Amino acid sequence: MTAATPRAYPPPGPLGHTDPARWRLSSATDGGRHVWLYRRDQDSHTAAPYETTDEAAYWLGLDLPLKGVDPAPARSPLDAAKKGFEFYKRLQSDDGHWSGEYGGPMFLLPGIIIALYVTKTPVPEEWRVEIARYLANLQRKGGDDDQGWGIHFEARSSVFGTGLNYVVLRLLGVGPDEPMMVRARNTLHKLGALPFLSWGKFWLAILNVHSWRGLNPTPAELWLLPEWLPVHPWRWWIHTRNVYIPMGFLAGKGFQADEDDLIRSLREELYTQPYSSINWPSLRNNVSAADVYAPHSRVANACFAVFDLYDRVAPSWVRNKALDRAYRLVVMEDENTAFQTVGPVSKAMNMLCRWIQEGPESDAFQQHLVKIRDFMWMSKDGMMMTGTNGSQLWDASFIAQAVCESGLASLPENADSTRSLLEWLDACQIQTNPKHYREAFRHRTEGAWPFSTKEQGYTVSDCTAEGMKSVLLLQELSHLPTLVTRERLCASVDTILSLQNPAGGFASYELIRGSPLLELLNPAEVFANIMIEYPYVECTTACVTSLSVFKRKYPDYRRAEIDSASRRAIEWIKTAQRADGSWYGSWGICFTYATMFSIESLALAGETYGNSEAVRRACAFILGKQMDDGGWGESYKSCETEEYVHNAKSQVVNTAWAVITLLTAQYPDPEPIRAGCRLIMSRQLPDGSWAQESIEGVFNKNAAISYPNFKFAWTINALGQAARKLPREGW
Ligand code: LAN
Repeated sequence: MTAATPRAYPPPGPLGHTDPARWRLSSATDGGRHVWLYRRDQDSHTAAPYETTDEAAYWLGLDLPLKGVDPAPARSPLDAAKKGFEFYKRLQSDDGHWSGEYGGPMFLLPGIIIALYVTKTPVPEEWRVEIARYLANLQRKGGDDDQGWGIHFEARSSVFGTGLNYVVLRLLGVGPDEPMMVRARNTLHKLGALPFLSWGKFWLAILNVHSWRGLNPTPAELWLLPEWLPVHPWRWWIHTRNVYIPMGFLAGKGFQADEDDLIRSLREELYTQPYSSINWPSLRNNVSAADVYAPHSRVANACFAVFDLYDRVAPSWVRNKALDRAYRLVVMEDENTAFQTVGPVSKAMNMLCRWIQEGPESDAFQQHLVKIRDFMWMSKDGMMMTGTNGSQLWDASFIAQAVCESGLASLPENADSTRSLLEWLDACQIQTNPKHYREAFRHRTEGAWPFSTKEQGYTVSDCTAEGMKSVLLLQELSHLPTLVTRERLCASVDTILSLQNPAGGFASYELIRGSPLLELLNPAEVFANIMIEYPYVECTTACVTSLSVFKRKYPDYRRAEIDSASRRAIEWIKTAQRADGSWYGSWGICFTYATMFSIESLALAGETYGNSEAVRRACAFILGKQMDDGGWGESYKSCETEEYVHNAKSQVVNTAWAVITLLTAQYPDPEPIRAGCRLIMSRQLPDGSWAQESIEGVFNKNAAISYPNFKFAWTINALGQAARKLPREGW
């Protein structure tokens, strides 16, 4: 499997490497599903010969030949934006969207690899090799206690990241004496090895290298409680409930893998004391200091004690009823999402539930196996598991808006690209409600756009909004047809309006269904704010700005409600401004991201630098963070600490957000804005692209996630807007 690779290619892993020229990205069928395929020797006589497309080559980290571009630096922001888009068009899939790597979290591979192992499903050879290479390339090279893996790829090593990825490598066939494994094990032992985080304990218990007695119960019985109860899990955030449903099922079954030599050996390798001497119950409410971010509250520990008592005496008919209920919810989730499920954590768990209940040959299990591919992304460093089945709609929307804002969309050379982008957005809209709707406690999906693909099928408030806005902007262009009809856009508006919370803000997937007090029960230890939905300034801004674009085109539809929803939303955004003038970002890093969105909302209400104290304070905050080179750079640490933390170096993406903020605020002095644009231009590579810099996104305060397409969409947007809005002279 080892073949020649380009010179600068990252090194092979402990199992070698595959041949990058044999990888193919299938992205243009099935609504933008991303599936990496590898052509093996035995296939070559049947498979049609193919060339590596620019799209695949780019994501594989191979050099792309310069194609008809002037390698000299662009002289104006508009030229830089044009050159950037000329390059970016080369990466567009044939169906009009852009594919992308959606990595960052380092706790996803363990779930899928453990699930494959315990179900005795062979891992394809090329995955085995490339996953091991990925983990080798991403292994940290810090001190003794930092040679493993953290919760995301920029974070320090943790017990969770190191222990679980060590297990992945062992299950893939890497030996314990490999130097990288010795280093990882030393780090693990240095960090204490025990106790693992609850989600780590869960997967280790499934693999039979940890006892279920070391975990707090996660009883499926909660689903049998009356729905009016304020703690009922239907009120939890969609991701949290969709993790705890299969977890409750698997824990309730007490499922563990069949013991074998590898499992017996792992029991020795992972811990510093003999397996049989571990006092499992003492570990329940402990978490290694290297991992903990959101410690259990006393209330949570008290609840766990009650669950534990119940667990000992649970009558089997109640338990069975609860397991049936949980299983039914798993089945409905699978069927609603064509086996993609809402995210990668539940994906692996649901797959295992289906195997246990229906067997390896069942259609459900087989369908799950097919859809694992959507989460396995091949990169220059090897193969990872992604945070969702892609960020297709999200990336498509931001580039659509960038080309519209900058005027690039009207240029004849971009006509084909914008047309196919619109066609893709048209096909991506969800037009019906879920198959299992009320019974599965789902929010409406009719008229919505998802975050990734239509097939995944979840409404997200801001994805619906950004999707609708993009369609409206593209359909305003004279060369593009109206593909998404008024009726379908009205359905989007209905969905957006249905998502506004009484206080005015918009949350992510659903209305806020529970009290923030539920956060006291957060069992997850590493993530904060996961128990319920919260209003977010990013989501709220996307909703109000898209409603305003809609209103411009269709002034009559639900006008009074749109106006009042927008007013209330903007009022709520004002209340979320911090004393220092900034807004905290929950999904992008961090204050730079959220302040850009919030300022857009205020601008819609007519508030700009000249007339608004709130906007002036926001501008002062942003200007106070500009770095000496004219750029802005924020670290993911801001999200954790909730205080602005500078990145070591300025970042083109943060700089683009700051530039857009100042332009939207109509900040009167063009100089700091120009300095930001010059920084972005100075980082443009001869082929028109920008190099990957630090990670851009975040979730649950503590986990970072990458949006590599942002370095195109936001730079092009900022440069294009600056070119349009600032005086032509002075560059
Ligand atoms: C995402 C990615 C997109 C993101 C935005 C659209 C940017 C945001 O504005 C709303 C929330 C949303 C949809 C979002 C929610 C949480 C996700 C799905 C993720 C950050 C990607 C991965 C993350 C998911 C929870 C990862 C699995 C981890 C668990 C803790 C279950």
